[in-house]
Amino acid sequence: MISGQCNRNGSTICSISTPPGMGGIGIVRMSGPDAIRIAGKVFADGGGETAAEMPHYSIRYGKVRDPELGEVIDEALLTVMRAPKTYTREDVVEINCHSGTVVLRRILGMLVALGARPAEPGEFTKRAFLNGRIDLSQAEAVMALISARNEEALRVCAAQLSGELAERIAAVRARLVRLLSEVEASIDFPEETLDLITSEELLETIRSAMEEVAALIEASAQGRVLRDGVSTAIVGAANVGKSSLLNRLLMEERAIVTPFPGTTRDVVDGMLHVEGVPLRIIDTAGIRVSRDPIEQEGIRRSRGCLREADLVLLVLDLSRQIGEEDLEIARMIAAEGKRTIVVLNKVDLFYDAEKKHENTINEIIKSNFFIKTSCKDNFGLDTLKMAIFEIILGDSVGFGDAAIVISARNEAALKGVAAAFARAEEALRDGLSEEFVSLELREALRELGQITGETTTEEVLEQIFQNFCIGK
Ligand SMILES: Nc1nc2c(ncn2[C@@H]2O[C@H](COP(=O)(O)OP(=O)(O)OP(=O)(O)O)[C@@H](O)[C@H]2O)c(=O)[nH]1
Ligand SMILES: [Mg+2]
Repeated sequence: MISGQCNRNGSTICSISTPPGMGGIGIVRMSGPDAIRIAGKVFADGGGETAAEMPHYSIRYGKVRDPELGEVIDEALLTVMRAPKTYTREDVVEINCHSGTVVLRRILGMLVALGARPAEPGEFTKRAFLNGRIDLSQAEAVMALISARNEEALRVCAAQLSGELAERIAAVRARLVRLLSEVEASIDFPEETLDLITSEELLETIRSAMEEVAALIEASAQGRVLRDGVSTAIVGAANVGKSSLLNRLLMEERAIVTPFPGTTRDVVDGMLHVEGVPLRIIDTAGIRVSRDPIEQEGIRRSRGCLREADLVLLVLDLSRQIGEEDLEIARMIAAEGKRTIVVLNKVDLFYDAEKKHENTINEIIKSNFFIKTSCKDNFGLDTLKMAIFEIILGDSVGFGDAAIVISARNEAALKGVAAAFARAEEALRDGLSEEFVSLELREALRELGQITGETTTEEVLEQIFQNFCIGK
């Protein structure tokens, strides 16, 4: 078990905790046994009180001075927070000064000269985890919170940080441990059937635990949508107006538009919010037969995007007949079984073909959404956005209060728990010996531990915290 260990090397770490660039203030943060002593060497308040004399959770106004040269670097506020009631559970100080990269770097350099060490990415949060203040699901919520792109995601992360997911996982875990002890007792004392749980009761308990895990998996899928946006691929034949549509939706000239087919070669994307739902809109290369190796690669990527998309916008050009390419793409979409909105573009050029296009496509993909647009005249785009909103919520990719934000790694672990439960259930149903059941329950327990950090290896931990920014 890694959680609950203490900061073994006892080092003191420091970093600039505000983002680089211009700003009103900048914060240098330090954590570890020497934090307060080192802060005392660079900071002096007007009243002569040293950092070591400052009470817990107090703040003082003063000056930061270079201890070697005696020169005043900046005016600053010093905050002193003493272990264990701090973010890292170690002594933490923050020097809150005028922002400016030069000033902040200079202060950081002084702290390092006095014995602190520059923090690695996420090291403050890693210490909070190692010192047992938060579990891994909360540490990941911290990271998600920092990179949250919308208010909904923010709300979910904040709830998770407060330990909601940790509690739900703990509840599943407690059940699992109880189950396991029952099963193992019946292995050890096969004769004493009196107080032991019956296999019907066992099945029942496993099934209800499976339901809770399934709910968590569903919630994490919702969380993924919140974090990354609904991946929405714009696909279609060459020159139908896909890039124009992306630009119109994003209201900026993101992708190159020309009158020539085969303009888009690479995948171009941007974020859009429709009624608070984040969408990642992806423009792709027009799919057609091409000899150009660059275009071929672009087309290969288009197919990849289509495969991974949560939602597809199939663009057709109303000013021309439906061609074999359009049909081919429609078949690809149908084969992938994607939810699709058919966009009938260039409506400004031609009106009469509309029904024909609809009917032909409807034979291949059943879509309730055929939206006429003109990227030239900016027509139909609000209707399109409403259709997107409707299709997403209609298929309940929407997110209720249940959404949780976890990493792909944890989503995989949850699925591992579900699979182990399913195997345990099967073993029980097939009347296999309790050893098999116990084996699977142990596996489920191990997978659960991955999420809270109890069975996570050092190596995996390194990877997780490396994705954090420095200073957090
Ligand atoms: N009249 C009219 N022209 C349009 C409309 N939408 C796009 N176009 C024009 O159609 C041409 C192709 O547009 P693009 O947006 O580059 O088409 P694309 O589907 O991205 O093309 P590729 O990247 O080559 O596959 C350009 O000349 C656009 O100005 C529209 O609604 N009406
Ligand atoms: Mg294009």
